[in-house]
Amino acid sequence: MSKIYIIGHRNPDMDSICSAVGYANLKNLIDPENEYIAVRCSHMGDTVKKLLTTLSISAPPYMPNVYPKVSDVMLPPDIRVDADAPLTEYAAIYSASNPSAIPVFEGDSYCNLVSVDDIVTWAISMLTDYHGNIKIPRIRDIVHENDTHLNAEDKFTEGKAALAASQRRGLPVFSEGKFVGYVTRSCFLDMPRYNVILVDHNEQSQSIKGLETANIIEMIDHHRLNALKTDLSLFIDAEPLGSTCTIVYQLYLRNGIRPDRQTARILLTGILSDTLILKSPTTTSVDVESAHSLAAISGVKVEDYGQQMFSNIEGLKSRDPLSVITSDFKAYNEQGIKIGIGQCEVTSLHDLDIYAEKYLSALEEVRVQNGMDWTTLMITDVIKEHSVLLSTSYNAEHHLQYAKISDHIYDMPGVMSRKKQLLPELFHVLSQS
Ligand SMILES: [Mn+2]
Repeated sequence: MSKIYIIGHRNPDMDSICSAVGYANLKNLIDPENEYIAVRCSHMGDTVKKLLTTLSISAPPYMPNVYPKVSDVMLPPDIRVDADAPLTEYAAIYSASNPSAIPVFEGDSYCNLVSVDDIVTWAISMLTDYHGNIKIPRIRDIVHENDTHLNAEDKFTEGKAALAASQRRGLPVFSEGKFVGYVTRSCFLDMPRYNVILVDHNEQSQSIKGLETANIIEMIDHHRLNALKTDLSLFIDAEPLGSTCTIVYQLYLRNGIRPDRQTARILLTGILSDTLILKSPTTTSVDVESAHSLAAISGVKVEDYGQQMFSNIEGLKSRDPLSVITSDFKAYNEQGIKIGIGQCEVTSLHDLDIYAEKYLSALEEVRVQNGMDWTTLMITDVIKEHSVLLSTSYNAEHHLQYAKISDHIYDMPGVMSRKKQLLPELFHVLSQS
């Protein structure tokens, strides 16, 4: 059984979280040969956290990267010898399984690894002062002082380099100060790869760290395609629908499986969140039908449930601008120009004047921190279906087609979608610069 991680984009929104959880449930039902685990690759923003809590949906565990690690190749500490054992015990283990190094323990505490090299070195020194009688030594006569060790979380490549540099046959592996296993040269012959399924994104810049070292086995997405070149053939389901959760629900239908009540509610949450209660222009008839079917299974009404979800949103005045911007922030690299677009929802824009300045300076801070050329924040009033755009100063900013409210603030009535409406406009501006 292999483990396959299902991962949404960085700064996950509800669609990323819910599609990962919903798809993992489906895959575990249709492919019991493998274990599918929904994870998230970065921290969640306050709004997502609060919404998950309110709706009693548990967040997938955090997984910072998919770099192969020392812990993925290390040998478990099953074989061991006691420091007080005679050398003949080492010889017996060695002739049974030929380990190139064996961990030595003093009771429960780890001393060091003793390798075949250590034994040979000792034997040569014995021969040098051989005076006719050999006393069988104890292991402790041979074991060195505890030397270099690796950490379980070290990258495979770092562990391999450290072992090669050490001139030793093997190195112990520690985790939180405790011996947990050890590696020998043969552990590093092949680099293991994590198996991943990407949901709700396909671009490396938006994905988990270390993606370039992983096997991408599937992609389920509703965004533009700008995916990494893959080594293996893969299953891709990319459809221009309003939400990845809709695609996941369609995959349930194609497999003839009815999601359970809780999964249905999770998928519904993702759909209503991404389509702003089916009002965003990204919404298709498939999203509408799927949302109503899922609402029926979970025993709620689409409109009521959507209102309940969005009524929990706190106004921007009282929130921390940096965390609002970065909690749903997407980075794009278009012909070498780096831009970032944050998006947030509000239930009214009446207090924009009060907080706009604070958010503009936070946007500039995010731009500098990320080494970007241009950052913007789209604030959407989900009730009135109306957005405003805050923008850092950018040389081609005047090409924006939106009406200017004041410096770096633009009015976007009817604009609800970052992907379908704002992004093409920003790309258009970039092409003018
Ligand atoms: Mn989405």
